Amino acid sequence: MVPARSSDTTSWHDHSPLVPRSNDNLAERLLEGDRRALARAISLVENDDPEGWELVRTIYPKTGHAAIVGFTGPPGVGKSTLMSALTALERERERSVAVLSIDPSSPFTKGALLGDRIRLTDHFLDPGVFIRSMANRGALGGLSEAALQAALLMDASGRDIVLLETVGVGQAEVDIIDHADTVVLVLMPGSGDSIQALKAGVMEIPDIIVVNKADHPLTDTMVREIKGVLALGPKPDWPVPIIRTEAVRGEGVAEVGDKMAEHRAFIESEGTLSERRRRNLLNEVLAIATYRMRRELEASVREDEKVRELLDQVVSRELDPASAAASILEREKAKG
Ligand SMILES: Nc1nc2c(ncn2[C@@H]2O[C@H](COP(=O)(O)OP(=O)(O)OP(=O)(O)O)[C@@H](O)[C@H]2O)c(=O)[nH]1
Ligand SMILES: [Mg+2]
Repeated sequence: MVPARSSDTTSWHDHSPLVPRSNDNLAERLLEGDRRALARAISLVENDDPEGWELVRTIYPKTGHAAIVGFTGPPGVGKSTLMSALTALERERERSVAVLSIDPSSPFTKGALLGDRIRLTDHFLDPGVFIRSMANRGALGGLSEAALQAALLMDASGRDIVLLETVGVGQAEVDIIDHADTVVLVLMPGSGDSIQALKAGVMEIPDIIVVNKADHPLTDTMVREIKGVLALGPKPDWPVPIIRTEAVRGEGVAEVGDKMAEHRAFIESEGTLSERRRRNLLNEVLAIATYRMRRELEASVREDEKVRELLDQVVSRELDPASAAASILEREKAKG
């Protein structure tokens, strides 16, 4: 039984919750590219259903073929509009597309509003385009975990390209973007915070930078600032292109598409694709392990009298936090 959840209502284009429960069957249909099977599979991982994890285990050897492109950037800069235009472009090039929009900011958003935020309504009737959004359920780490699994499922279902959208410039979306082969940072004139984040090294240097809403008078200033920040770093093998777009009018979108393909070819030829994927996958394994360990640790902290005493000692300044942490870890190991 999958409980009704707000995020489920966002898959309004998939009307079949009544698929058989057999995992093999679901895996088979997913691998054949069946959209309903894909939607069902994503719901399973999103609901943290063990069947979902098992499914990912089954299909995992078939993944690794899709080009995964992550789009990140502050709210409202035009990520979704750009992705919609890029989706049209990819369809013209006869490539199938999956879009996963991750929205950690609005756990209570209803489907309609999310649909508006995704701005991909033009593509809902095209079977070559699969669109899904995920909202945070509040569980720490749960969303990015689920999002990564969803991307794998999309990949396994034979999509040529998977576009991931995530809002923000902080730590939260980093693990999601970690899964991408190509990272596109979308900004608009006035996105000064992001420049600071880049400068401070809070945000990794992306592969492509898009300055959207380039009709704005401050566009040149923005581009100059970005160039200034990039010039501070070491000279990269891949010079990060800065592309001006007006996503609503389709201006500059083809150039973004070309650069995405170019970047992909570049990392393939340099052998950096497998290197990058290795790094991404290691990060993913660590993220999942960390999340689970933390959950276990928190549970045992709640249940363990001795641990509570240790924490009390920290509060009363008898014991410093690092020593308490070391004792807790010792205890956990002893239990192990
Ligand atoms: N003037 C102008 N407006 C644009 C452009 N591109 C997008 N917009 C508008 O900017 C608003 C936000 O666009 P979205 O594509 O939803 O932006 P987003 O980054 O996906 O937003 P979130 O997902 O909410 O973070 C919409 O009203 C778009 O129509 C552009 O090139 N110029
Ligand atoms: Mg959006």
